Amino acid sequence: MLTEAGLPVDRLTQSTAPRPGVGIVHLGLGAFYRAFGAIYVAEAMAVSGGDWGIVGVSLKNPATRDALAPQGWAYTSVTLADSGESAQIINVLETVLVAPENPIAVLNVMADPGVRVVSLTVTEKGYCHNPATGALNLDHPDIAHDLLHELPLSAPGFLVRALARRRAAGVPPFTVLSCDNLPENGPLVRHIVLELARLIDPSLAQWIATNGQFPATMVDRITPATTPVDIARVTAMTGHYDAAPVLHEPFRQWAVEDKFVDDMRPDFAAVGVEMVDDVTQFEHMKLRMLNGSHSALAYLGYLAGHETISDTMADPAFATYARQLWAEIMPAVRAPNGLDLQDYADALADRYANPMIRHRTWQIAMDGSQKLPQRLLGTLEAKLATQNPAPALCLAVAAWMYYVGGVDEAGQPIEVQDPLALKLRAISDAAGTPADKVAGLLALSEIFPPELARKLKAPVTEAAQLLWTRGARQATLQVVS
Ligand code: CS2
Repeated sequence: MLTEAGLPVDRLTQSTAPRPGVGIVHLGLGAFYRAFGAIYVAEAMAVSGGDWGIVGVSLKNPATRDALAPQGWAYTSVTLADSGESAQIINVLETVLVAPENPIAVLNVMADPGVRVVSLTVTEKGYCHNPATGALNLDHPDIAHDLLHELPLSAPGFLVRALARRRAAGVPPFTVLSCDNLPENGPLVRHIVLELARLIDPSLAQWIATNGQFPATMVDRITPATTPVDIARVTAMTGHYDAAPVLHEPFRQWAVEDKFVDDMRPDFAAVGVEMVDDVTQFEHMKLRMLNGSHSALAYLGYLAGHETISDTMADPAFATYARQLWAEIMPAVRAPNGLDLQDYADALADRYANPMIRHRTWQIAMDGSQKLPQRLLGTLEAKLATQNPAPALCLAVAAWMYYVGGVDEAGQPIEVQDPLALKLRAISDAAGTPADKVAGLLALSEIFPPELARKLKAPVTEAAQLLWTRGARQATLQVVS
């Protein structure tokens, strides 16, 4: 078969080695999981064996399945280092299912006794929860649907309905392994699953609560969305056409709470995963220091006309601002044992500056209503509780408010992607002054707990005045002490 690039390659691997059995179902098969979790699983099997083949599930559209099917589910993983790039073929997916096309096939494989882990990267909004409280959002249309139908639409719906099938068949539950950037992602997904299960069948909820496991994790590897330019570049580099390669930084870190049903999991410890009793400190450090600064730089950088994080960091005003931000965040973070937060911040500055990584500010700016609480607001809560000013953090919140107004500093429209985009835009449009916009947006209790909103009003209004009058770049210079 000839591919688009005209190369005589139809499968990326010709391996005839026996395939492992399927042990993992992964919900939300995006670039991040393929560049991260899937690689750890492949490495763990290479070291210690085990039947941990992965069935990937796309919950929304068929694009990844369609791209990977002609390649026999294998794909290229490209490490982009300052010093150069290197590629390897990852061959750990057994198949990819598209949930809306065939939800029964998804439930069947999730109910298979050989499957011991169901992992998830469904993004913040995929949990269908209220970001400010962590509670399941019963008004979410997919949840309303899943309460009434055996064949679900949402990730929580698939988890609950598949667990029900396992219980009915006398099969132990799978471990639910959330790999999303949410604080206490294990307890969060447990809470959501139990809430939904309780509404469907209280005895099912009881069974899950008693027998299930939901380890919390901290995941980290910068993996921008793959673009057509990347595909052409990988083809030129490897001589193989790959319709869905993943491109990522060299760095990776995974901390996982070591509690799995019947201790059944790949030998993650053998391949550098930190298997720990408690990931809270890892999560706080990563969500607040990395994702918090990522979002801040994304909003401010975008408004100032920067396309990527590395472009933003190449501008000395923003590089200095990032340092200020980390200085504000560090006192609100407890470092995991043996880690130095200043070293962590220095490493982040290097990772962000890597010019090989074209991570678009627009991509990171997506879904801010779901991201702000864990990335910026928790830190701000801690700062304000100790009466500590946090002008750089407040500027980041103000920048999000500017951004969701939908027009950038040059007067160009912004394509705001957010489940609350229309509501955010309406609030912004109805408000006359920056102070009114701040007041209107702080009133959104699904993002800002009312007590915090009250405390944020004065400092975020001040930051907003600065941002609206001076522009993002000048504003960052003003908040640096
Ligand atoms: C980013 C993350 O898109 C985003 O919101 O902040 O995806 C970030 O790149 C990863 O969490 C890094 O591990």
